[in-house]
Amino acid sequence: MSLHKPKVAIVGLGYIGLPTAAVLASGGHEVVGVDVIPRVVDGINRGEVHIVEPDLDGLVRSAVMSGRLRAVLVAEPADIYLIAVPTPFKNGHQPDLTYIEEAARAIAPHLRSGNLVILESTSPVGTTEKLAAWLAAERSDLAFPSGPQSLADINLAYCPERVLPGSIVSELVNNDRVLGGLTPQCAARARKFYESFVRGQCIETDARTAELTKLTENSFRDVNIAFANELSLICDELGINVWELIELANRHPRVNVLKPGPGVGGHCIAVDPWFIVDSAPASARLIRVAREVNNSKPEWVIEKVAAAAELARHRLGREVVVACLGLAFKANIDDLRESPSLEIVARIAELRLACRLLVVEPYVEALPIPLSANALVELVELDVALTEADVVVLLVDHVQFRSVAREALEGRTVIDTRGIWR
Ligand code: SAJ
Repeated sequence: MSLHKPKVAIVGLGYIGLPTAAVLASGGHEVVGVDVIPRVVDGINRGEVHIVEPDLDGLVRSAVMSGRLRAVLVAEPADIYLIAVPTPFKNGHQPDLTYIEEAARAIAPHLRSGNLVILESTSPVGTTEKLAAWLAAERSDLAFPSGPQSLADINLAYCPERVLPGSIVSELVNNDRVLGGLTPQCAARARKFYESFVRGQCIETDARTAELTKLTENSFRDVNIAFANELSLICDELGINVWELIELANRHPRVNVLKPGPGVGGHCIAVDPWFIVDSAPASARLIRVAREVNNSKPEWVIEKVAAAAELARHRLGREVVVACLGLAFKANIDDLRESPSLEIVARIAELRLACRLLVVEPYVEALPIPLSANALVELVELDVALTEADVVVLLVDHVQFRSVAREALEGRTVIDTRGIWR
């Protein structure tokens, strides 16, 4: 039996591409990672990672040291190509596929008959078909899948990533995978590849279903968080503790309400539902409203802080000090992308709701620009914030904040957006 494992080229060495490259290399594949940023490529070749994710640094270091993982700026021949580049917005909420198109152009010159091309980037329905068309336009000498039963030189599949930031390395291996082929043969080949490193189940489908599966997962979560956020507004209006309410409702065997918060952040859940809305605007009504509910939550928190600061100012007869605990988009990570907490802190500073705005974020060393340039805002330790603040705003349920003693909060106005001190 041949022990040869296919050589894999991974285009895009970010939150998905880099961990996938390291896992594949540690499983014995020869892996070449392609990225357009020289700093990222050089760093990886020194065994360093540019993103913070538990267990990733050791995995990358040993993969590079073993000689099985290299990073390059220009693509090169491989057996399998895996595309994991970003799909941001353009013109408001339309998906921008430019990076996927650029990835197609980067790998096209190297394609050989028998190659498998996999798209992992979150994508609107129909993107894998577009990817095939972009590749075909560059390589008229090769046959690409054109119908369900077509025989092709190149196989193409959409295989969405579904790993949770903070648990990427373990979820990459343990989660089930959906493998959507442009033809059944494409799906079968993708399954064979994923089964070589995934412990979860690998399930075959077509590319369009796989594309919508990914968007559905994140929209499901967004809609359910929106329900919790809407409940928090209703409870506030009616003078009911939303955390107690949810705990009680969740005692029903078929009810599982998620947690309200200051808004939905990160680069997935706050983005992906719009891809469905863009594809089917008239039908995707609930999905759109859920996005609007979650997007409006930071402004609601800011209004609460403004009202609390105003009351405290009256009571104390002086300008007030506000402390905000947490900047990350969720607990126990350093990721500030699309963070509602960051948005709230920036607005409190902009509106000058305090004479000093103290920020506690155990996972960062310095405040991000432009907060760092604002003389009103200071990054401080938790005990300093709790000693000096008149108003304490809990924005992220980091483990460090959960253990705050109730006495430390006495005499302050507390706005707990995550319900950890109730
Ligand atoms: N949040 C709440 N209340 C909750 C749960 C979450 O307010 O009850 C907020 C968080 O604070 C955060 C945001 O939602 O701001 C998103 O956090 P998350 O932990 O729900 O999800 P992400 O964005 O870290 O990762 C998601 C995951 N998707 C699902 O759980 C369906 C992950 O599996 C995906 O791989 C990832 O998106 C992605 O890359 O698409």
